[in-house]
Amino acid sequence: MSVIDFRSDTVTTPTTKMRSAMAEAIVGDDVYGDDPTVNQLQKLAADLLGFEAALFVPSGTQGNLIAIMAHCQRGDEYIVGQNAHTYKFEGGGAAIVGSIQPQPIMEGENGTLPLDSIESVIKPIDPHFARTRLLCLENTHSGRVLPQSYIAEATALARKHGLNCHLDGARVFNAAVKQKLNVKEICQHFDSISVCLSKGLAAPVGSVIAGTADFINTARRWRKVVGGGMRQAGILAAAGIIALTEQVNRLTEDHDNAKYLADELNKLDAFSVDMTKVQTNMVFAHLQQESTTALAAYLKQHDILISQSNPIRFVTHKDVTTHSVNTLIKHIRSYLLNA
Ligand code: TLP
Repeated sequence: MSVIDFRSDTVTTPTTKMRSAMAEAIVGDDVYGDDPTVNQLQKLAADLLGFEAALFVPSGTQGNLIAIMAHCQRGDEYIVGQNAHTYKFEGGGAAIVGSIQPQPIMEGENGTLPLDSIESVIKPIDPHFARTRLLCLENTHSGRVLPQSYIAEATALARKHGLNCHLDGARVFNAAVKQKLNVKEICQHFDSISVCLSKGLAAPVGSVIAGTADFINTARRWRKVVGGGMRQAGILAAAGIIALTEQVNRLTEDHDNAKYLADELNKLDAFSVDMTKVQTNMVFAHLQQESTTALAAYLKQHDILISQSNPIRFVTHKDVTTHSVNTLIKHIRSYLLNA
């Protein structure tokens, strides 16, 4: 019996077509710029996202780090959400490697960074202060979509103060599909973006960053510095091409499954889910018990993996079907009966 894994969409396995494209990929040494499959992926990504150029990188974390380092210099700072991946979940990379100071601010109720908070932390040019250089947003953030009007306002405010704007678009295609928008309409507001191929899009490894040709040249240098220059990376890029061409539209199934899962959990007295926050492929469900450890252990015995946080984050993806959701609910019900 195969395991059903709700911990993240990073757990998706490559499709059969990806595996054969990987086996057949024409490769070269990408540090020399000689890998035709990597070049094809980069051209495809730049075109799809509406930027001049793109760069294939091993992970979303590295993509964000390189982008921040390409925008900022030592002693600069970037404004970022207190719960943003680029602040909270990347090991402090920008500070450690780039000597770039994060300026975190608390997200508002809907997950956006309040405009007055952004404005209040932009520092004047003064030797006492780090130089504020960059606004970093995240879309989707905890499964929530940033409203297009908000993105327009926040990036306009940043530009008014001479800041660049980077989007951690690890799941930007979820945001685009949800809003029935061409992804370019989201990207157009930013100077750069980082997009994960290895989450809902199911590639085994890799992200792309995109921006101007100059930005990507600088980013290529930083990619080398942090050890991300890969050689015959076309093997991985081949899967990335299929991720971008064949896996985007099906994200809507993940959104439907997340909504269904949230509705089913809300039918149980022990769970509560704020449905306004269920917008794409994530469900944050509060369990009215002291700990989620026993539930997670019980489900594991039935080959179902969940996160142990409370609220529990359930993530839907290609390898989770409506049937998987029903199986999860069935086992949660039997756990609650005996709890
Ligand atoms: N997120 C992972 C964990 O690291 C938390 C997950 O399971 O959601 N930006 C965002 C918004 C992300 O959610 C992630 C990964 C990344 C960047 C980093 O991507 P990778 O894992 O490729 O370094």
